Amino acid sequence: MAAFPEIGKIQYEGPTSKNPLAYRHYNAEEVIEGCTMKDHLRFSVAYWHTFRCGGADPFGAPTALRPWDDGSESVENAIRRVRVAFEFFEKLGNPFYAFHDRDIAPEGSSLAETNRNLDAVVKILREEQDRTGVQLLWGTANLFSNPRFMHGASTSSNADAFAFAAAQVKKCLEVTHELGGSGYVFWGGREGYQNLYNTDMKRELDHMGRFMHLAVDHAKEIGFQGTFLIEPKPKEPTKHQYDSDAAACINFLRAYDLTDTFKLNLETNHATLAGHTMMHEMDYAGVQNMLGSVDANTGDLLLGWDTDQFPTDLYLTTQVMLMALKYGGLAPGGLNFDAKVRRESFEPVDLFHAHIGGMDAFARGLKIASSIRADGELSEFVQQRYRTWESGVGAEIESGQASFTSLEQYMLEKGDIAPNLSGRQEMLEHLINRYL
Ligand code: XUL
Ligand code: CO
Repeated sequence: MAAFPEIGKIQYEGPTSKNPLAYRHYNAEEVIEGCTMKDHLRFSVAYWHTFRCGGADPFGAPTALRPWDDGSESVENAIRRVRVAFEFFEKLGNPFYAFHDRDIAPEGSSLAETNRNLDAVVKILREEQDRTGVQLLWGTANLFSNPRFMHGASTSSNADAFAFAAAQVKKCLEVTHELGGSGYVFWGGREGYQNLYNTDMKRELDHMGRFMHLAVDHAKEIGFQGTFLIEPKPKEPTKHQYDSDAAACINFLRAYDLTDTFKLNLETNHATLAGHTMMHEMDYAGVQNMLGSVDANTGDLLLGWDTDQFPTDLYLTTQVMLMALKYGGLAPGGLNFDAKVRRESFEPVDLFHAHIGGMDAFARGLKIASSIRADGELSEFVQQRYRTWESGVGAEIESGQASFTSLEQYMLEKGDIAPNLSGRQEMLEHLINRYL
């Protein structure tokens, strides 16, 4: 029986359509810059929010109506949910999905039973992937919900927590591999501290580095060739998360010699919490060849926590797509909607409204970003702004020919610097508005 009987396959109806259950801009096969929208955007649905989130908050119970879900932590319920999820994916037309091990299957009373539960659900996921062609973007292990991880997982003060986490990630990597996932994500969860009086920071960071190497070793052993990704996020849930932003993660990966096997999965709301724009996080990761994938969502600038909302702001999606295009696309990563409907949007159809709105906002952002690039005014301006580096002293510095002594000599002769171009921020912001 269909879970969404009144909804058919969502169609592209073009920019003038007033049908909320249609795409106005996302036209999967339309080619932009030599590649289809589907391949540029690589949309993924987050299983945890879309199929496990009931809308509970610290002040109230779940509100979501999910008629297919009996609320039990049984394997039967988990399997029924998988069928519903794939009906949703087929109708929405997203090519990918992503999960945590504990979203898709219930924990048992022992690790062995938990693994058996996972296997039973993975079998159905495989079946549904084969039936629909929807693929796994990435898998990840939930190393934060269970009380055993109260002090962290790989950074726990308790070595048994590290060992449990290792066993859990081993299994999760294996099922991600079995399902053909193109990546494997580590979000820090509780890898951080609440208080430095009780924390041996060096030991915790060393343990986290060791953990990542063990994961890389196991991936080699089982033949998993997907990308490992770290997902930066500050503040939540600990006071200080070790993976607080792109810069901190890249520094960690360099310090522990992991840059060959890892990239970053950047999330918009996490960038906001870190005091950065998403454009900054993507540019920073991009220049260091560490841009892996995106958790596409947005926060609320009036609220200081991770609200995980669906992105509809065209400036944001344009900026994300400008960065994605600049660094050669997101593949094998994608745009994973790590976003949940508001507690008040409690009906099943809201899941469609949310994703359609997000997908269309990104499709439009892609078109806008591509027009900005085609016109070339922005890049021309940037090139002009740095023109003093193209020849003369600039070229000597960049090529390593200059020394402090040669530069002193140059300036003694020249006397002072000539004024440069205005930064023209206001003109450029106005220019961007022309495309929206
Ligand atoms: C938490 C978060 C996670 C990761 C995967 O804020 O974003 O859902 O995306 O663990
Ligand atoms: Co995320």
